[in-house]
Amino acid sequence: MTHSYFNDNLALRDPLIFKALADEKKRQQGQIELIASENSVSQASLEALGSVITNKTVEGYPGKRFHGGADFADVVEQAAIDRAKALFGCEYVNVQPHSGTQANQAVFFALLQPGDTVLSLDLASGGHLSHGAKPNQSGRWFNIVSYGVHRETGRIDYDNVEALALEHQPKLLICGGSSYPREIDFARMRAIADKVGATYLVDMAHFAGLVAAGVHPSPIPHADFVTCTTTKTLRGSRGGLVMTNREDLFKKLQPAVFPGVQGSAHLATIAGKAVCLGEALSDEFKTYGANVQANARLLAKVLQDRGVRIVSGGTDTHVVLVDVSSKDLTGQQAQDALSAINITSNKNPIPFDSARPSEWKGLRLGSSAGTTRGFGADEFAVIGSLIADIFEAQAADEATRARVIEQSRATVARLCGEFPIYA
Ligand code: DSN
Repeated sequence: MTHSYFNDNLALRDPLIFKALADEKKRQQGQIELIASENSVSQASLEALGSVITNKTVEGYPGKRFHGGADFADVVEQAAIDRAKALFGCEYVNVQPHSGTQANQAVFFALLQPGDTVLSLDLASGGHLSHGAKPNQSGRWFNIVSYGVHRETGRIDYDNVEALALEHQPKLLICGGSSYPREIDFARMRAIADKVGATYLVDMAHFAGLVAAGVHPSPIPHADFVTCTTTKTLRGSRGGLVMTNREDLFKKLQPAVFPGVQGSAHLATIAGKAVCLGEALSDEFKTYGANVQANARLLAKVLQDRGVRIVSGGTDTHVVLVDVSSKDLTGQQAQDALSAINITSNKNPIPFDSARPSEWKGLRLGSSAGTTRGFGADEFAVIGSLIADIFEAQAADEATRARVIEQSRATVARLCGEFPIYA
């Protein structure tokens, strides 16, 4: 091996990848990020993610590894476990899942046999692929029964959940997902699970940071298992966690994660998880969580005041689910319109939507990344106006639309300049 292997930087060794990463950094610096599952990790998290611990292979858990040389791996993983326990007030945590999907997959593997019945929120109502969507392994290998939301209120129809549970006797009841913007009645769901003897899983991937900050109710006292990602509102590296207060279930979970559905742990990511969980224990993070929530509420209100329909009439989290058909747009058209002014978002189904992504009527927005950047009420009010302006400009003549695009891009550039990231 030449000496340069350990010394050449990325620019020298791989200019193509160096340039793509530099361009991505510029993209993030120069646009407003409103994808609800994204955030900007700290410099400290980036250092952990790019550390030499990525070289280390470990299977098993701290103190019980299959490979030697795991002393420092144990320090890192134990810190992530201890911090997650302190942050969420739970007894047992597994920090190894490579993503939220793998966290859910491990819970399925711990509890279920192929063909078993699972009751979960349908995708258009805000559920997640790994809760039983047809193309996912969960949808192929298990008997999935879906519940939804009230058409008028956009909120979970708990009576329907209970009726479906009584009819289908699921082994697992799941709530949470990726675009449900309202608080969930965790106690009611617990009662439904108990009525039919189901195990109860809450996937708090999206709102985990709000729970950590103390501005959203915690599912930990109610659920048998709680899964989440460490990205999104938790503002950390990309990966999953599984938590429980039940020793019997934890004993099933540990072998389900490894060797059940995963092999060697990704230690650099786990180091990144430890860093973000440590950051989330701070008072600063409590303020951050409160601001995320306030900014999302404000964004929803500004849009509503401009005649844009917000699914469920508002939000309790960082997610604002917009029905862009109220402005005669599809989700794709709305996403493209925002992209033209350097605001990034994603098309999304809304309750009772078409199954075809090209026909989806929804656009999902989120306040987490903008709040990390330092945007407050003034900036989110401007962002709401920019969004409404560009939606309305889609129906205008070409010259008007071009003018709105030019002015909006200038405003976005100004906001990004005033609130720089990774400067
Ligand atoms: N579940 C996807 C989302 O919410 O965007 C990825 O995390």
